Parts: sequence; C-alpha cells; structure tokens
Amino acid sequence: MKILVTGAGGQIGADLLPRLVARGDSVTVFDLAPQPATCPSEVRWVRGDVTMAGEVFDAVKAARPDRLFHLAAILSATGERVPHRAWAVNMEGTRNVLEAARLFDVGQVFFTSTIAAFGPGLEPPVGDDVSLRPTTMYGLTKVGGELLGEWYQRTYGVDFRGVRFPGLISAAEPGGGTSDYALFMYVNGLRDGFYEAFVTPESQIPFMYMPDAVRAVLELSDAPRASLGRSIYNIAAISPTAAEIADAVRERIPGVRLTFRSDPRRQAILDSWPSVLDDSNARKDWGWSHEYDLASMSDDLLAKLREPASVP
Ligand code: VAH
Repeated sequence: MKILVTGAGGQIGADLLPRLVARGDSVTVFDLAPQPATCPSEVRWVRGDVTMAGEVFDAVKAARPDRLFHLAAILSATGERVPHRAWAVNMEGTRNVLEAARLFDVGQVFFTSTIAAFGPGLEPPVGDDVSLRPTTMYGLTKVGGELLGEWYQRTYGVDFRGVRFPGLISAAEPGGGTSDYALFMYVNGLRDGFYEAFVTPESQIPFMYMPDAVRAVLELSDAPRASLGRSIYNIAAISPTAAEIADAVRERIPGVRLTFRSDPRRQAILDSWPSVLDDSNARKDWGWSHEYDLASMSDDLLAKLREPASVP
C-alpha cells in the first residue's frame, strides 16, 4: 500500500516508519525537517511545509497515496509560545491535507488528535462525546481539525478517522509537548542520573507506550469503515501520577535523582486535561486494547535506552 506521512520527523514517526516499511508499505514522508539518520532507507523523504497548499498538493499528487497519516503539528507547550505558527500548521496544514485528499482521491486520511482536545472540569473517566472546551491553542486547533475532517467526510466522502492520543512515551525525542516530563524521567534519568520534572508529583494524565500507540494507528487505519460508529476515538492505556512514574524509574535505575519543580505555565496546561479516559467505543468498534502497563513499559523502554546507540 502507498502511504504518505506528514510530520514523520517527530516522535511518532520514529516508531511508525519502520513498522510501515516492515509490513511492505511504500512510504513517502512530507516534513520540513531533514531525514534523520535513523529513518529506514526505503522511505522517500520530501521536504515541505504543510502550511503551503501548493507544496502539499504537489507532494500528494506525486505520491498518490492510498492512505495519508497526518502527524504534522505544533504541540501544546510550543503552541502557547508561537500561537500563530500553531494555528497555521495545525489548522491550515490540516485543511491543506484534507483538500489534497479530496483533489487527488486519497483513500483515507488518518488524524492524530489528543487529550488536549479536552478542557478543564470534566469528570473522569472522560468519554468521546463531551463538551470540548480546550484552553490551549494546540487543543483548540486539534478540535478544529477533528471537526474539519468530519466535514470533509460528510461533504466530499473523504474517509477520515483518527485517535485522541494520551501523552506518548518512547525512546525518541518529543517536540515541545507538555506530557514530555514522563519520557524525560526515563531518558534524562538514565543519561544524566537526574531530572527535575516541571510538574507536581500528584499530576495525573493518561499516557501510552509508543508500541501500543503505533499499533492503534495501524489497527484503526485497517478497520473496515462499516465497523466504525464514529471518526475520532479516545484511546487509553495507563494513567499514572508523576510520582508513580518516578517510582517506576527509581526502581530500575539505582541512584537516580528525580525531583519536582512545578512550572506554572506548563502545570496549568496539564491540569486542564483529563486524568483518565473512557475508550470503550474504540474497544467495542475496532477491538482496541492496550498491552503495556507502567511496569512492562518501564522494563521495555529502559532496555531499549540501554542499547548503546539509543540514548540521545
Ligand atoms: C503534548 N504530547 O504534550 C502532547 C499531547 C497529551 C498531549 O498531545 O502537547
């Protein structure tokens, strides 16, 4: 199958691209960033900007993908720093991608939404169909992307589907998110022997280990459209507090020093998100089920990070 992936130079792409190549897909990437050395050599890497409609159209016209995975985005912390850029990339970028899909008959557009689509005050576990009142530029543009995709589906028949990801934990460098403290406890803890998290120990949001996240993308993408009762699905795995993550790291890295100093800006973003998600629609419609809990994720991730070439 021919797949085009926007923004694949980020944290998700690092794990998604090798999986696509391994299953025999013909993969093209569209990203502003240059091709990283770790990217499989089979991938065709096109450099371009999702905010420039012409560049997106040219890339989609040349690649003629069966499916387009739209990962390009400015995340929550960076989005508050450069809100105009976040609007351009997340809103106009998404519109350009959907418009290209319509013009060049792309079979499916897969959208990566987020728990940041939710705002404060929702009673956990938070389901799919609640009032979406995010307080960040990132969150509001992701809600806009969800709604725009559904509009393209209704109006032009574009097969639009996607997930609301929790914070994602993996060995790859994240790009300006608020959930990054969890990953840094492992990566910096191992590399430097210490890390000061920018949140309180009690902070709690949903998280997911990247192998589960990549599997969710592939499973929802492969699901028959007729089995889907909706386009965008909550998916959940674990909801540890920052203190529980720190304990899991301390148990596995003897002597590591993990401390907490809450940064008001990022803490406010974090506190506006749900602590626990209800993902029963995903479980019912396409059989979603997470595999990794906090312990098995910690074991697997640290084993990967301990392989000599992995620590960034
Ligand atoms: C962020 N990692 O922190 C992203 C995510 C759960 C939020 O979408 O901005």
